[in-house]
Amino acid sequence: MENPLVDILYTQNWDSSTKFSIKVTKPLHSEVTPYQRIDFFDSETYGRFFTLDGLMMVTQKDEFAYHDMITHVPMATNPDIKRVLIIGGGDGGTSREICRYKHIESVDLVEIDERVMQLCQEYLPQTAGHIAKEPRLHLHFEDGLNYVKNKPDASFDLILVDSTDPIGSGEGLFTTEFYRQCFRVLSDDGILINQHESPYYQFHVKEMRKAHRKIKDVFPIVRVYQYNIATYPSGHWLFGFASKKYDPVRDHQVERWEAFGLKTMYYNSQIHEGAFALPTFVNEMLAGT
Ligand code: AAT
Repeated sequence: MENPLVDILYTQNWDSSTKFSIKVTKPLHSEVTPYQRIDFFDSETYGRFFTLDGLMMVTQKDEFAYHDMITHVPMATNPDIKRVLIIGGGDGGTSREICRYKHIESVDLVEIDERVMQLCQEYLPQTAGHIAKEPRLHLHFEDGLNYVKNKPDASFDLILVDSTDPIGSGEGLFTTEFYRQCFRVLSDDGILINQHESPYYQFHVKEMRKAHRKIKDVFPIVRVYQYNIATYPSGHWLFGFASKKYDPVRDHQVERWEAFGLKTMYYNSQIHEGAFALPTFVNEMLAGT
């Protein structure tokens, strides 16, 4: 029974002196897999959420911002994308958004930890509900780097790196070798979207600059865009956009995207262009890489 004298908190250290806490109304499930610790919780404001090794991954309240921005920005840049690879994303949020495009032919999802997906299917139907019934979705449970290494050239039009931050099992997805392999398996008009971390706290800034430098060495067009997500450190996060041919602002296909008629909660055609206008301090961080 609820006791007004007691709160059960989920807390993430956003840096050495800043903490973010959510009051847990019910701890739902915890387990340790060969890859990571997984926890699911219920809360009042953020609804159900899950963490990996204690780090926030998805909450019911704000997942739309992340999943809209990882998916619709590349789709509105090249609306002819047909073959998609998602690396990570076992919660299903990214494949849910991508599968809303009727003309997408195939979505390969490569998740290292099958338990993440199984548990999301059980506890988080908001993101995982479509997985069992989507015929275009092909699931692979293995390391993303390993998967791309073994694919033939030009296998995909779009790669979405929906992975954890560059610690633990996500580390290999922030290497030059991985970006080279992505370049190789992308078609000539291919696009890669990846985590660019947050420009705010020291740990993320370091990783963001490292990742940016490596991608610039591999892809001819490299841009960064921002979005707000309340439950990731500082709430101010970035994605990287890398491509062989298309620039996301110059080649933005407003009318073609609007013609899809998709209703989105975060993304819209104004956000698409505005997201690439970065604050001066972020531009300066990126320029120095
Ligand atoms: N849709 C937002 C959710 C995530 S979860 C990221 C997923 O990436 C996890 O399920 C994790 O198991 C998987 N993953 C980690 N490393 C690899 C790898 N090497 N190969 C394949 N899958 C992997 C993203 C949250 C982003 C958090 C940003 N702060």
